[in-house]
Amino acid sequence: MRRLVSTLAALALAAAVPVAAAGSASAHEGDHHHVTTVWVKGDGSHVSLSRSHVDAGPVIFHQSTSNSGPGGSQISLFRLLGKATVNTFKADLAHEFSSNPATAAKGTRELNRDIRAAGLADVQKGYPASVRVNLRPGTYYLMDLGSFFGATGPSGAPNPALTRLVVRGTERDSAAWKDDSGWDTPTIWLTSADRFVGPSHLPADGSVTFRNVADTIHIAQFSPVKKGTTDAQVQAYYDSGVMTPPPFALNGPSFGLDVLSGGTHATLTYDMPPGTYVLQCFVADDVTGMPHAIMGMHKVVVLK
Ligand SMILES: [Cu+2]
Repeated sequence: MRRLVSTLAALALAAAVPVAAAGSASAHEGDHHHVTTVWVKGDGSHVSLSRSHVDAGPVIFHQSTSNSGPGGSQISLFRLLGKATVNTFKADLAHEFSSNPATAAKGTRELNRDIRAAGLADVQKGYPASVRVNLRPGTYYLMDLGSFFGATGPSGAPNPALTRLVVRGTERDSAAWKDDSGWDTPTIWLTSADRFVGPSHLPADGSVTFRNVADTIHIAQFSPVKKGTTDAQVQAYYDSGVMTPPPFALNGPSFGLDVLSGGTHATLTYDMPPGTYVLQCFVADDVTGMPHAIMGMHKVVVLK
């Protein structure tokens, strides 16, 4: 039971407290040469795109939400692998959000097998963000689980509307795609040991590249916390199993990178209030079903 209680506590921390909409992101991606841009708008349950086809290679998604609820927009971009269909994906997703840890663990194993996910972002109204990824040719889908998470975490099984994006093969030299390695951004590594590895100071207005070097999907959500909060305090909170909000939680906008598959990377560009945040992953462990955050996948970082 404690496991479930802790899961709910983790999700309560993930769900942001409503904040006044303010500010706007400025995404300075530098040289836009050969980089396709797509505008992505979510309303908490549906995704609309400025275009339905793009060429393979680097793509920048500029994402915003009209959902003023605490879940904002939590948008995933993925393609199906192997024999997976939209229906098998939805079944996997229902397993992932099961309150039964064994079922949630199965959901993660299924998603690792059935999809290749590349973000996108978790945003709140008034705080747009951009995600840059390299896309191979294929049919992709986008979904917005912002309303599903809402204020209290997931309840029941999601049945998201899926928006299609077709990525076309091109004559372009795929070696050119690797040009983004020249980007001078801080890097956070998401590891198989369920840890975030990287600098403890990040820009409040800038870009971070996330590299998932694990054999499982991860996410990277930033939630504001009180100055001086430590990872030991975060872990003690989870270990205590209490359901009350964490004493270190702060009101303010959360944001982050949505589901990223192992072996992939994405660059998140944002403009958020400076301060202390805790970076967390709430994917269910593929064996125990516990959210990675409870197993230690949290990292306090300062944005300035
Ligand atoms: Cu994780």
